[in-house]
Amino acid sequence: MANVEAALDAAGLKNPHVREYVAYWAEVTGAERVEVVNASDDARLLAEAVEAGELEPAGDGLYYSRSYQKDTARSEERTIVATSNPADKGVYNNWRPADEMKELLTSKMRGASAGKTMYVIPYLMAPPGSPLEAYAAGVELTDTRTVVLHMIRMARVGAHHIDALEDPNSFVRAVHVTGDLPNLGQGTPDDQRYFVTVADERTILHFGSSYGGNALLGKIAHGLRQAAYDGWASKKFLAEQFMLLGIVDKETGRKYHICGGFPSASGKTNLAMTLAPDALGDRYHVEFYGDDIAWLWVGEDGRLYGMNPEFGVFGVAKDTNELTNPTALHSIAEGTGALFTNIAYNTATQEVWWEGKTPEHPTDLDGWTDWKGESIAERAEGVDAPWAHPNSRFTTTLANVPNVAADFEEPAGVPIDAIIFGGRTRDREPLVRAIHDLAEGVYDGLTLGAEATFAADGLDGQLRYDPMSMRPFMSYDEAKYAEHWLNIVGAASEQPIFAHVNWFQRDAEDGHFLWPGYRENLRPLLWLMQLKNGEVTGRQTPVGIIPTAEELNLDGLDLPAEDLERILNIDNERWRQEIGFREEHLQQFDGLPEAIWEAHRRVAAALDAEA
Ligand code: OXD
Ligand code: MN
Repeated sequence: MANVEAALDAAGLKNPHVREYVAYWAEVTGAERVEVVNASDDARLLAEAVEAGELEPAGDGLYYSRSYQKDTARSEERTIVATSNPADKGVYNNWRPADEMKELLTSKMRGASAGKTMYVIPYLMAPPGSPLEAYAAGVELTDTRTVVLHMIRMARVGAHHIDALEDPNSFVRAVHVTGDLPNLGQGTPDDQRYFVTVADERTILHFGSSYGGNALLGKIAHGLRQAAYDGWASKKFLAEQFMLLGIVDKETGRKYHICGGFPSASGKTNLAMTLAPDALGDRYHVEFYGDDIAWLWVGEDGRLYGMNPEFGVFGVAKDTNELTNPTALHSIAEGTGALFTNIAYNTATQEVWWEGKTPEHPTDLDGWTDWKGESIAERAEGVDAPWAHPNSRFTTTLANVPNVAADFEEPAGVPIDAIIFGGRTRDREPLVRAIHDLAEGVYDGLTLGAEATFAADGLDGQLRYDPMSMRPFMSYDEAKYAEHWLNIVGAASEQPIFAHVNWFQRDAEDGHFLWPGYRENLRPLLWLMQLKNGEVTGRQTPVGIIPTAEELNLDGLDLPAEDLERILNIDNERWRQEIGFREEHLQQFDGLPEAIWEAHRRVAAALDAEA
């Protein structure tokens, strides 16, 4: 058994509530040693992980790991929000009673870290000094060293973050026990994995994975699920799966901040890290704040503020290249300390590769292994499975992103000018439509979705709704969530403008994308800022204000006139079909604020009037 007291003393960790919590879980899990981690331990832990074969060197200051083959993604079915109040049950949060879950998880975790080290990771999900700092402190306990190395990149890690808490008992207790991965029945009826957030006790208990959002508990479990619950319970803030970027107009000196939600595979990370198109680069500079989480609150001056609580990026590697996301490539270059997970790895040269990094995979197969560690050269004939897992990742700190904003650690956060939503929609959503009205903006977020890809199931053109891109992270009842949104943003004296964007509209005949996307996506955002400033007026449609062709800055962009015409218009018939789908979707949420239904009816009536 670990000598917990001695380990905590040696680390100078004095907070009595933290000490008690660590001692309790060390006893339950049966860990053999306890080790308190600071960010300054990174180099030593990296060396230990390489020595132990948990990481492989992947070039100078870069590292590679593989996860267990059945443990490569978040598992939404196994994720639960528990509280002591059944009224917290929502449509998406998979609610269960707190007592039942605590008992179950304690029994799963009992003795499950025997022979292992329990790492104690004190962390902060906010820049120090943030007005939301009281909700940001946590202590993750984990029995996996690579989880520690990820946490050091994704959160601010160190004992000082929890020794000076205003309320020493106010920190998130986040327990991660990996379990015996080959014997957990992943995906079978006997699945042993449980990822539970006991939200009203600010306790996270995750058992049965050492991968990503299942194991880096500061990120999704605390930064989104727990924080969303805390923000609602305190009536103080929103925690959303949003990117956050800044646009500097070098001519006027003005700076704008835009945040927004995009369901997975809708280009959120690429947008967050985008650069201005070459033709506009002399005038505009785009700054990166965050690619995945934003907390939003109203500041003392009455404006809506936002900040990224994370310290790093846990990005999807697939299709990251010089065209789609050059800044991401720079952030994982040699010397950055980046970690790669489940991509392809060359055991001879230590190079890495993933689908879409280059148009073709390396031609010389010598030394290349796929994400499972199997030799590519020795694959049986006809096997053409991807080299990298589609959900393979890179992990790097925000500071490694070359266009990170100078004030990304500013505790006051940044004022938010616009909140945008964007899915992947083939035929209905225009390039951008702006919404001034708060309830209509929230309504738009609640009806956000990505196109279902399984057309064969008769779902063609229908979205998989993903409200505010928070479907997997909802921690309480959706109707109350909508009300909380109206209250928080409604309290701001200067309202942000809302907008819906879509980079993915296609030609009905040959399927080509009507908009080039990537860096060109800055153009509709610039128009949105001009609209907010009253410099352009756009054209009102039933679903929002759309730019006229003349208003959109297309300098240096050669776009066929008919494509432009298509992306700046709406298809009334498809929209009226969508209104029917939306009605069904919203009806699931009992007690939705009347303002949201009014917005829905207004949009529906305006579409009918134009039909
Ligand atoms: C996610 C992530 O799973 O950001 O959404 O990793
Ligand atoms: Mn995410």
